Formats: sequence, structure tokens, C-alpha cells
Amino acid sequence: FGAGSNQLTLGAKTFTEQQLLSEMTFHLLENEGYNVRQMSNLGSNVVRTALENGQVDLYWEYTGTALVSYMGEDPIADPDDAFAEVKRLDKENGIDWINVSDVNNTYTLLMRQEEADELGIETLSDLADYVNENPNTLSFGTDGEFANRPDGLPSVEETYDFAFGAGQLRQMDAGLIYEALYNEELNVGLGYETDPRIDQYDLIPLEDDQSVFPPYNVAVTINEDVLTEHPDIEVLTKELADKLDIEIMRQLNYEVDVEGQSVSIVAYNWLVENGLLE
Ligand code: PBE
Repeated sequence: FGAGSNQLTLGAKTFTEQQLLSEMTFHLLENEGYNVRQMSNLGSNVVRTALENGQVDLYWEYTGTALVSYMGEDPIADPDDAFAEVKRLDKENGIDWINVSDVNNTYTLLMRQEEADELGIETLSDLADYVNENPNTLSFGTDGEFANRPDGLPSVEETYDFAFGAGQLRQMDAGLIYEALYNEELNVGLGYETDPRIDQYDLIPLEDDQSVFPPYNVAVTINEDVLTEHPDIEVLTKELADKLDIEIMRQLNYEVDVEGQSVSIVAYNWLVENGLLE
């Protein structure tokens, strides 16, 4: 695998969107004669480290995740500037960024509409005020990454100047949070912007009025030597990145996470329907 062959290892994280992107990329590459191995279900730090040390050749990553979480930089509000900066900074790691898409999968904090209205919470600043006045009352559902990432809960609590009590945190798989909120097992929960279950369960995103979250546009991150040897990978993944937008991503996530279709069928059908695959 890696340099000197037509074999490629494609990485992906643990959630549906990542597995869809990986599966689509798999087909586009296999169709051109590459022999592709997929390594899915990896945490952010794990897949990133695998890319850095060459165990993974490419995977789809989010600009803000690299900029703030891996590189420890301050968030950059403009999506194009954020992409340019991660691309520039990652050169020294032998990693290239190509084909950034319009899909911005940012984090968001969610509540049920009714409870948010009752408690007078519309923004993250309102949430902070409420928690400061009523400590240890609201529970918060989060995945393990968000609870600890520098661009996650620690920076939300610092920017908005509040803290959930340790006993108020409920750590769970990100995909379970929406239904748990709906079932009133949580007061506040973490959401991913491209997840259709926000709408399905009538949840409202609290406004990030102090812009703590950076843009998280998804792009291909790839080992620079692999790209130099196989420049066609950029062409092959470009059409996909260009076509994707947040509505399409939500729809594809919906077909898997709500309708229960398999990732491989949803990914393959979309490529065929959109003329990316014969
Ligand atoms: N995100 C939102 C996370 C998960 C979903 C893109 C900020 C990430 O994988 O970095």
C-alpha cells in the first residue's frame, strides 16, 4: 500500500456522513483501477495520526477540526481563509488539502423547542446565563470527542463563561443524542449540523451568538507523496466535492440514519444517479 503501487488506504471516522464519503470515494477510485482498502470507524485523532504516519493515504476531513483541534490555532471565521490556512500549515506535515466542498458540518447545541421557550433560551449566551443561575439542573448529552476537544465543550464553556456540572454530562454515541433529547432524557444535546435528525425530532439549534464554532467544510486530506504519484486522485474526487452541498448531505444521511438503508447502497446509487459512475 502507499507509494509505488496502485493500492490506496482510505480512512473514515465513526459517523454515517464519513462512511458515505469514504464509500463514494472508494467507488470513484476503484473505477479507475485502484485497489482500495477502507479503514472506517476511526476517531478523529486516530485517523489523523494514521494519515500523518502513512497508514492511511487519504480521508475526508473538516477544516475547523484540523485548524483548531489538531493544530491548536485560533478559529478563522471565513471558510475560504480557513481552508487556505490549513492547506498552508499542513504542508510541513506532508499532507495536502484538495477539493473543499460547501458542506459545513459544524457542531451545534440542541434543545426541544418547548423547553427552550419555557426556559427563555435561544442562544448559547442565554444557555450560559441559565446554567449560571441554576447550576446542576440541565443535563447535557455529548459524544466523547466533543467533551474533550479544544474546539468542543471546553471552548464553548470558556467563551460563554459557564460550566455544566460534571454530574450533568451524559456521554453517548453522537447518533443517539437526538432521540434521547426527544424522549426528554436530556435537556441539551450536541448535534452535527448535517444530521437530518435535528429536523426529524423537531430540535432547535441554539444560536452561537459569539461564534465559538469555526467553519467545518469537508475536503480531501491526502498524503502529499501519494498525490504527487497519482495526481488523478484530485480529478476523481473533484466532481464529488463540487456537487455536494449541505442539503444533499442531509438527504444522504437521512436515507441511512432514518430510513435504515445501507451506506453502500445509498452511496453507490447517488453516484450513478448523478453521473459520477456508470
Ligand atoms: N465535526 C462535526 C466533527 C464531527 C461532526 C465535523 C465538527 C468532526 O469530525 O470533526
